Amino acid sequence: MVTSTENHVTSTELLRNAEELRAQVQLIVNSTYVTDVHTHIFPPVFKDLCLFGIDELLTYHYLVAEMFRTARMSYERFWRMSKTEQADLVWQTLFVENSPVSEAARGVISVLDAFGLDTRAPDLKEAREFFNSRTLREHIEHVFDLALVSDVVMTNDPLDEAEAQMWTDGINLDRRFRSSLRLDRLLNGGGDVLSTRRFLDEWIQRTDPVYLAASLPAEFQFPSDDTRDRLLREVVLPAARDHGLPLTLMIGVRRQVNPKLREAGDGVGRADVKAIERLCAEFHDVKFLATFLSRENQHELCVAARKFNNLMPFGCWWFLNNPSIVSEITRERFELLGPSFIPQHSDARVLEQLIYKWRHARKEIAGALYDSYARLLDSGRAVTSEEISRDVRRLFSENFNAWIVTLNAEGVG
Ligand code: HDL
Ligand code: ZN
Repeated sequence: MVTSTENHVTSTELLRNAEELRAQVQLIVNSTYVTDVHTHIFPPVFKDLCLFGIDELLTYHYLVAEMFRTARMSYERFWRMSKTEQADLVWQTLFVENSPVSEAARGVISVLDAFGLDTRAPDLKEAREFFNSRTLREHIEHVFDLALVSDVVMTNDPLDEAEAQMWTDGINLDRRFRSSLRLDRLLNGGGDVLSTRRFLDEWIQRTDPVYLAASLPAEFQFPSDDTRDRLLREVVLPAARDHGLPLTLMIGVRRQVNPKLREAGDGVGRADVKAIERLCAEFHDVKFLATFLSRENQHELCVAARKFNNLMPFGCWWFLNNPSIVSEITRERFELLGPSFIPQHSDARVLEQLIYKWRHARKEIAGALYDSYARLLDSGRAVTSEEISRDVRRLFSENFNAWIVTLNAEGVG
């Protein structure tokens, strides 16, 4: 029998055995904390914006869209239901009457399992009792620990009246929740340059964001002769440069393809990656984080990132956040970019989603990383667990944290 000391791996030992290598990669990926660079979650100080618990998990817009594919119900009747009634219907439809094999449904199962709750429960009685039994503060601690998340970046919309009021009233932020300024409405609002820049400076001052962000439609072009182009060129990009903030662009959404689905009504479109190349070339002293929504844009994004070192690809966004596609995208990123990218963000809207989105992502990232090291070994070079830890820290937090430091004199961060 092999004792634990015999197969204990030292941190500087070259890992030449495939199974030892695989075990070390899984151990390190599953024990390294991550900075979640894009989420929609809020701490309790944001009151109703802080979503948690089983009813919020089950009325996640991904599951609502899936429920409508099976339950014979009108949109109007569903929207008239209470959140509790909606959650009961989703549970009955997707989890009791059918096997919850979709990624979003399996995610809820992963969360219930993480808390030791019955994943085959006939109803939500036990789950509701559990989530109502904890103080929110201890619950947040527990969720962040289960997910191994050190900190998250929120999506803060200065033009959302309810949220803006909380900021102006004064917010005492939990340091694990970092802010970002989401500029979709500002870019689509068509305001004049001077007042928009003053507004943006005021909100940068108030919220101390780690980056400026915007989602852009599949048909986004740069340059173009529209208002959004003018506001990007004359307000947002100069502000990013002046404040030393990266600009995060999320490209390829087709908003409200089916408005009757409300938040679940958005679709995907293949975008033009040349637009981000032109932005990086023209604004070479601004750092960009970019993610595209279409699977068909992923390889082009990797190639664009090879051309511009002020472009940081991140995440497998939204409809791409499924194991089969996360695996494919992460592998092609390792092949084209080495460890110089940010493999995932959760996009979590409900607190406990951090648990499943990161458990599921770590599995695929560990698989892709192991394959990369195994191929390297096959080419004649082994790695040590110390080097694996270094690479995973870079992927999970250091690439991002290096990206958001203010640019130095040469315009390099
Ligand atoms: O625009 C975005 O930030 C998207 O992530 C949308 O919020 C989308 O509804 C979503 O939650 N995707 O995961
Ligand atoms: Zn998002």
